[in-house]
Amino acid sequence: MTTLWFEQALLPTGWRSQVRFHIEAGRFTRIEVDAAPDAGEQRHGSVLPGMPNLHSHAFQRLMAGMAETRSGPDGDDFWSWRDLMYRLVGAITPDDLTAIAAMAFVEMLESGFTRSGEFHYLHHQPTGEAYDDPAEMAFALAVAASQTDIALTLLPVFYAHGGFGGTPPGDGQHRFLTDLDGFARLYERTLQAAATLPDAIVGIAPHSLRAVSPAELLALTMMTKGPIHIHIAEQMKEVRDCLAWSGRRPVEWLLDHAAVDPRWCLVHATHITDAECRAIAARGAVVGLCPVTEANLGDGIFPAASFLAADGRFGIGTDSNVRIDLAEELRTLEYSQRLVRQQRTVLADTIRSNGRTLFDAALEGGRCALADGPALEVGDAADLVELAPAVAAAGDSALDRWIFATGRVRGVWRAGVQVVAEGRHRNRDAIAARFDAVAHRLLVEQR
Ligand code: NGQ
Ligand code: ZN
Repeated sequence: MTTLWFEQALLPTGWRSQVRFHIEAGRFTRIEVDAAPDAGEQRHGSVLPGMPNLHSHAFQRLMAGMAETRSGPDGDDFWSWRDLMYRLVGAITPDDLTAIAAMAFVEMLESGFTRSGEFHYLHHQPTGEAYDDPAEMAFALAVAASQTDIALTLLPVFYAHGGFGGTPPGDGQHRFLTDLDGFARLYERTLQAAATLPDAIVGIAPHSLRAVSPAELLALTMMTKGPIHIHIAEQMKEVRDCLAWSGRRPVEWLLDHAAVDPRWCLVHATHITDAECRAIAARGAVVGLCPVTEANLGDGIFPAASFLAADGRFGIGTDSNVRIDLAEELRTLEYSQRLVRQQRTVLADTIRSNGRTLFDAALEGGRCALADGPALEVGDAADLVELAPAVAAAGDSALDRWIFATGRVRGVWRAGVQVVAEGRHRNRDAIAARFDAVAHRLLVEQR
């Protein structure tokens, strides 16, 4: 049994002072408030529940910052980035994936994420041939999670087609492809990969309406009781192609053809109408916003103010992992709205500060999307994030200073174990060395 004492903690009931957490076998057994510190007890500052990162492709961390040169006279967009991404990551082996993902998980923990939702589709060998074990690469992710102690929600991806209407997959997509039978075997083995970790969860991810047929989508939703994640309406080309194929916009089509409910996470949903905002909110589905990646890829701006006004739920993902920074994701989301509306404190409600409103919403939506229960309650995994101390930072001000000013985390505890101290993960050096070696081989030597 261990205890941890904090000056203030953001509990489900709001900020409470002088909080002592009692932890046994990685879980909270008792939470005391207004508890003066004992003589000699170590005193920590402001603490938050760990945040779920609801959408990550960990392997893309390899190429972060490597797609910023113009590829031709017409400039670049999401689709040219995707071609480059396929080329840069095409040779990743299982050991490479462990090294890359471990680095990404270290950076996630250091920024305040304690669970990653891995939207995982790099299933086969670089040649496209299957590994003997269909979940070879899922096991590689699980090893990275165990090296870093991040909690994992594994979302094996079903990917079968290159575009709407079942067009053939393109070059660069052969590592992703399965049919439904192959996917069923992959899913079963992914459950075993998850079972090697203390608190992993498994869901299913039909990649997008581009990559999955209507019949396949129906079959997939029946295979799991866990979360269901899908990329949707991220790019205008995708909206136009969906209209040409079906006469409906992507979100309209999905809500008409699938039993979308709170188990669903609609990743991006960037290009939606007011009616689609209201319809997603009415179903209780979570929208998976990835503001930094969406800015980097030139996706567009999600209508967050309208969506929140309709009582929509959202969570935060780092997606391409071009940056791994929780405070920056929340800040970028708010700033996108300010720039469009020429106003300040757009996503704040009238009771809570801007930072608090963003954090509460992302926590609730993220936990739902990754099938985690409520945070900081007795029985919950002891996942805690201590902010770096800031001046004049009581209550919501601590969150605002962190999200809008410092961006710095001091300590992180995962299942009761301190994995980040003074902003550094305890295994950072060894993991960074392995990542650097892989990055040098794949990005310098082999190019
Ligand atoms: C992905 N990423 O699956 O990694 C995608 C690119 C696609 C984003 N959508 C591939 N941001 O959507 O076809
Ligand atoms: Zn994605």
